[in-house]
Amino acid sequence: MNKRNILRATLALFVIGLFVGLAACGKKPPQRRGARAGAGGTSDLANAALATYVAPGDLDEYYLFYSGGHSGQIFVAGVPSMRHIATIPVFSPYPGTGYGFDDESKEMLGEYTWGDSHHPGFSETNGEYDGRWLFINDNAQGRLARISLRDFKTKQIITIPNISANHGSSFVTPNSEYVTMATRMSVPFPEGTYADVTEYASEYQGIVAGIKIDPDDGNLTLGWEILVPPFNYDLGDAGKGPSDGFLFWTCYNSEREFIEGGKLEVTASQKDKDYILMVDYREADKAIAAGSFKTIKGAPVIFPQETAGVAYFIPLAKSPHGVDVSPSGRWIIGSGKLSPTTTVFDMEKIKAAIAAKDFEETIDGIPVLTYNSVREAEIPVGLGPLHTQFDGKGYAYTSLFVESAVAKWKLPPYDDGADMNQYVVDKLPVAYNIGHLVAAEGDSMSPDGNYLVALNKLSKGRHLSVGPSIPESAQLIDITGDKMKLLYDAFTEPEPHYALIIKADKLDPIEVYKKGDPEWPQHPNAIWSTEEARIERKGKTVEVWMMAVRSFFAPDVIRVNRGDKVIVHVTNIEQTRDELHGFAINEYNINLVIDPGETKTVTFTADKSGVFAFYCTNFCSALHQEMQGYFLVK
Ligand code: K7E
Ligand code: CUA
Repeated sequence: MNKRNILRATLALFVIGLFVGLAACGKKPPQRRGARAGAGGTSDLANAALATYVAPGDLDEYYLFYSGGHSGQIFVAGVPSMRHIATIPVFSPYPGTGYGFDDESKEMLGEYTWGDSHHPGFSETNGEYDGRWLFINDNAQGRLARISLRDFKTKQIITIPNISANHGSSFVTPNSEYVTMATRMSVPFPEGTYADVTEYASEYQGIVAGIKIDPDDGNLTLGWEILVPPFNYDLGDAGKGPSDGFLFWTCYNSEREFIEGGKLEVTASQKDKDYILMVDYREADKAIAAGSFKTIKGAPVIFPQETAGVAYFIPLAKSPHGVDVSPSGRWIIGSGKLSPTTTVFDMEKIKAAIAAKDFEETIDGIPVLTYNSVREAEIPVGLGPLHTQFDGKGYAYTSLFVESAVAKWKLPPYDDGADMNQYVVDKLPVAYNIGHLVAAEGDSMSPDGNYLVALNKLSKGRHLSVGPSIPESAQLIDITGDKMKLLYDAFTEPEPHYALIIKADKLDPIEVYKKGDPEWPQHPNAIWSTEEARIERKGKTVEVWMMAVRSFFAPDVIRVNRGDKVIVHVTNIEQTRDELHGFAINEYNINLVIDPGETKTVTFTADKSGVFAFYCTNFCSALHQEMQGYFLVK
């Protein structure tokens, strides 16, 4: 077969795999609870039920944070119950918490009303989740956000120059030195340059970036950018242990072709191998300190052509997706979507190859390590391998998109000349077409080895029908034994990509913003009594300092003239847990939710005359319904 035929055959296999899988799921129609309960032989089901049942009033053992894809949000659930607990809006407004309505969150969101959140990343200390911050990327607008795990709120959203479609993000180094960003879809460089797609190979470029995390307050700032060839930088991970100091990204389309109407799925699959890009961030830091960079669009950009030692390519089976570093940090695992194997690379061999300059070639100043010198093994896991997680007991779990299954396989060491099939020790079908998977504390240096969640792309009607727009499924799997056991089906908000599971006792969320607590510096416009409540007019600006408490607003009447600029600061003076108040002005699209002890500000123009009611939107007391007032516009 010539190259094109091989390619067609591979794609056909991929498609057949998909359909065979889809057909199989029609065999077992879902059953109503009653039917299943009477079926007999239910000991497996009963055990699964016991394993996932969290009695009323009891708490889950873990938090699951799963990305919401193009909903721009993060969802929080408990494990093992899989019950949804909270929604954290990040890149999209969310009326439920008033996010995107007050001045501060509106400014963070900027001109966008959505984002595409894929990969949550926890801050880490010594390779363990430390429960301080959660980061997440926006694949659409090239942004990165930081959420505080003290109050589960988005605190910062940054955009950096020259990055297009930030997908290989947000992967965090073992001591939270850096979180990654990367260009998935190469564009002309520098940012804002126009070049037609016919000039893709010569004028388009990729960028990978290291974003510094302030160790005290988590503030994100750009550390450096590295100019890389116009490939598509897909997924990433940060090294640890022997690979500490290195960052990894898979990339596809190393053909560097974008042919109009040419189908990227075909043109980007011509070569047998694509790459893992490996960046030595300490070398990048040194290059910045030595001034070996150019400032382009305000970003310090390192050019591998001029600065050796910052970046390397590792060849990998074509069209790779996931790259994952094992808990020990020694094994780097990359999966090519079109290959039925996953490849294990040895960090010790990688370091030796760099020292010996054992390179196959150089691409745009970036040396390509010799594949056979750095590869440890190719593991025949199955069709469509995407992502890999770990149990901390020497096993890895790889999601198989085409096969719709999870493969459990053994990490090295392997016997010389052994048949690698023996190291794939178990396979569990999932329903249906798994993307990412996540193990409890699975990205840390000590995974817990008990729970695994399969994040499936299709749910295929394993739930009450809700019309054509149906949820994805998330399946909880027990990985404590030799064989994986399916425990529970959960259904998720759209459209989860990655997730993280953290031990619940690692988080210490606050209950209220305590008055006088130095952790929550007083809002400059906070007021704590009716005496301080007031309305001041300066020219055509009306400023209101409002207090909310069970069950009234002070002041409860605001009089302005049409065209006035209106600034309202609302402080919820409650210091009792769960005593939230809302502040909504009807027909003015104003909807604040103020937590106990919190102050929020909204600025707007009174452009409609008339009388508008305002009221509390959060049920707060028996007299909640009476918590209202009037906004009069003359
Ligand atoms: Cu595989 Cu964006 Cu990590 Cu979706 S990505 S599955
Ligand atoms: Cu305050 Cu309802």
